[in-house]
Amino acid sequence: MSAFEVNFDGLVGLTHNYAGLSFGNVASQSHQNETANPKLAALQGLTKMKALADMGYHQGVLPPHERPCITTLRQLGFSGSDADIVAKAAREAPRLLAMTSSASSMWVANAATVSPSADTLDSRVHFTPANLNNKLHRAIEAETTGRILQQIFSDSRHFVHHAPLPQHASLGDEGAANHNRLCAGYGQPGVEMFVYGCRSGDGQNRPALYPARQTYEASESVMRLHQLHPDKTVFVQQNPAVIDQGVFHNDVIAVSNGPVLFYHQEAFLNQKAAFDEMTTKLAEVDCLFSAVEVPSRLVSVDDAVKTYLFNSQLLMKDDGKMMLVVPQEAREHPGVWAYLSSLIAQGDIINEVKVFDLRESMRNGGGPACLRLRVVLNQTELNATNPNVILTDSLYHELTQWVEKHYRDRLAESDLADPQLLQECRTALDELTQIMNLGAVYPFQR
Ligand code: SUG
Repeated sequence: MSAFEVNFDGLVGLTHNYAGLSFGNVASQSHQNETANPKLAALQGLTKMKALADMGYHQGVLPPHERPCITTLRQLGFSGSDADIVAKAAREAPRLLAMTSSASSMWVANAATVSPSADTLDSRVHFTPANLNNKLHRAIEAETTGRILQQIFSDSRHFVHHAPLPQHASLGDEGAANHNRLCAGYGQPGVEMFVYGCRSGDGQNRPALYPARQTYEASESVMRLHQLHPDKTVFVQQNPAVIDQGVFHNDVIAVSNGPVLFYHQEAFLNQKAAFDEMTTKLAEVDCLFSAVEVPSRLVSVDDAVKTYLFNSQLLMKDDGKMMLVVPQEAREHPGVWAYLSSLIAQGDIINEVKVFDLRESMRNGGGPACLRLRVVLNQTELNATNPNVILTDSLYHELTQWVEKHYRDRLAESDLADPQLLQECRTALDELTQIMNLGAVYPFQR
């Protein structure tokens, strides 16, 4: 059956700020203490969504989470009214307040791993929310993410929802950011490529400086849960040396679409063996693997991390070629832009580049690809999806007005202590659940 890719973008939350929470993520660390603009961040994201929807791509929206997360603060021993809890946390443990206030759920490439029905044994779409075990501010996303996905994809004839993997470092799972699906056509069986950062018992192939967030054991568990056939999966290790240069997720150094993998020369360990396996397995599903490698002499790993060249969206076009959606930072870097210009001039596979200003998200290490979760659906499955989360002109206008009405245009870490912020968030989210017909997905509504 024919199918298409629906990109669900995370709507930036009202507490978007720069708290420097992500060790190993160079942008997050280097922008710590800067003042953020949550309103601009949300509007930048909506502008990208609208532009892609206007080009004819299926575009969905995922809502932000409730922050600060009072439930977590209560679990950590803060008590009293919700306002008391914020005040006490601000006084006694400001870093915990920052962690429980992060708007990090916007980077929905880390929300879950999704396997399309064409790949799974029971021919249903499978979802596993990522446990995001490596960072506290992200690990607390898993539960609400699961609830939101179940609300949107509620029909059990088409959709299966698994629990996040147990919260332990040996099962660290970062979702779709470390997962690629290669295929001849979206509706045909594909090969799912899991990229992991470390493997239990392998003390050698590990980064020395920064954490490897995704484990082999987690990726393999997701394969089992999703009922994927081992003949149609490939496991590849990320090069530990690039993790130490700031490549904290594989989607900072590689992106795929259809049969194409666009990646940096230094992205993978044992690349030849992995690509040979990929070629063979893809041939079994009548697909010719197409690898587009960017050599280090043209773009260094450092420049890839600075510009997020690979954290792009690779999208199918009507002319049979592909378009790359890159952040403004890639346009502003002479070397990376020269590379991109020659790539599209050549035009064999990728013949168009679209640039978006996503600077607010980029300063926390989140580019175009981080902001979207790809869900491959056929028409029946799309019909069974909550229609109120699909971006139309009217939803775009409603969301834009909603942002204008509720969001602040300045937020520093010190503002997280303001008890008024919690109220503002709850009022806004309550309205959002009505706009998107989401039911009571947030803890304060339950
Ligand atoms: O997990 N940044 C996120 C960025 C996630 C990007 N996603 C993908 N590559 N798919 C992270 O490191 C920073 C928050 C702060 O510092 O305030 C943060 O969580």
